[in-house]
Amino acid sequence: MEQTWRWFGPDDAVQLPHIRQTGATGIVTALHHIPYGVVWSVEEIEKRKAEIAADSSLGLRWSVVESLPIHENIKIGEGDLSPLFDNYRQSLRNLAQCGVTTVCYNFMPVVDWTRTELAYPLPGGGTALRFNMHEYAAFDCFMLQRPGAEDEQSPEVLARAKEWYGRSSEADRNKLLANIMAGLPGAYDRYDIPGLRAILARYEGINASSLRENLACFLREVIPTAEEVGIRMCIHPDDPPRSLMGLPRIVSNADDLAFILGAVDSPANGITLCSGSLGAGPSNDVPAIAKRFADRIWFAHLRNVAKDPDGSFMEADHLGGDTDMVAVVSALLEEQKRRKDSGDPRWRIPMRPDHGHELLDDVGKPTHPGYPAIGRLKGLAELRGVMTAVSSLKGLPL
Ligand code: DNO
Repeated sequence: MEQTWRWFGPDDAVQLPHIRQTGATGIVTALHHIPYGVVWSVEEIEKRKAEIAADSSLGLRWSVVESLPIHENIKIGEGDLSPLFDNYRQSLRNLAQCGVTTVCYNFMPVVDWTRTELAYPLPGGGTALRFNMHEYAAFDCFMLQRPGAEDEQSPEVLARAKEWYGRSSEADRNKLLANIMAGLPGAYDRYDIPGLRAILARYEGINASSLRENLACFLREVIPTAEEVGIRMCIHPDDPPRSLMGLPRIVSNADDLAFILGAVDSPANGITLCSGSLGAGPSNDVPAIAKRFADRIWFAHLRNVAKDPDGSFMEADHLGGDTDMVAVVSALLEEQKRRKDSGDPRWRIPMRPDHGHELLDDVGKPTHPGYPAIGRLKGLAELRGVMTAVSSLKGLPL
């Protein structure tokens, strides 16, 4: 597998030479400064490529776009969408022209990955990302005051949510809102409570099947262009894979993935296997999903979560947690062999260590939540060990 690393651009506290030291060779990045819906010009793409290649001794290249975001109007299916589809297609053409041909995106309404706690203490002083069900419920029921939210919670979670809310200070509540918003990667579209209520109102009447239809419409609009220019699109699963704030989520399990891949049956219509996002779903068998959809996995995010019975979960060590990472890696290496044997020149699957604990000297550094250097370096090193061992024991190309 191609070992890659997410880099948020020149302002990222983890810099390109650091990335080289981790052993990664591929860069995963996006033009975060360009607003959603606006074309990524060849000039801007080339500029980012040149930044990555500036020091040729590092041997880094831009392997994967994460993400080319989808404008909220497309998800809602509202207004004149044709300029947005045109722009998305143009961005794909421009990326292909610049040789960046793997494009990750998601279809999560309003928010991206969502946690309630960004610095859950670990023994010895590190920290981890966590989703606490009662804090999420306190947010949804008592801060957002979303009608019907209380009915979605178990009495036990609701009681703890009430208790949390009752003793929370204004600072605690502001922090919870900021934590929930932290997963949005660009410089745009962070919401406060009134802003959230307004965007949620725009989703009124959208259920899972209409959201699915809006995704299928997007795929019909862009996949033919992606196929024509040699781009492999790979949708990222919902994180966590369940409805939040009453919004439908439709990239959460094997049935959803089967629907998406069937909506436009093209090799350009693929998936990002995110073992952590899918792994937070109690009924998701991640190695089975990896095997079932192997031939359309164009990108892999490898990390692990440990789930609690109430719906809470935390980010575990990359080889710890609930998902059998050796089985996931084996499925991906088997697929690589199949691709290589069939003559696919792009047979190697880009993978990156996703999220990482904040450890050692990283504690307190201004890194992006979930993206410190040392925790991800540890994850990558462990995953590299698994990849090397499985490849060697099973005779599979690395
Ligand atoms: C979280 C990431 C996601 C991912 C997007 C892809 O750490 O994996 O935010 O980048 O959902 O569009």
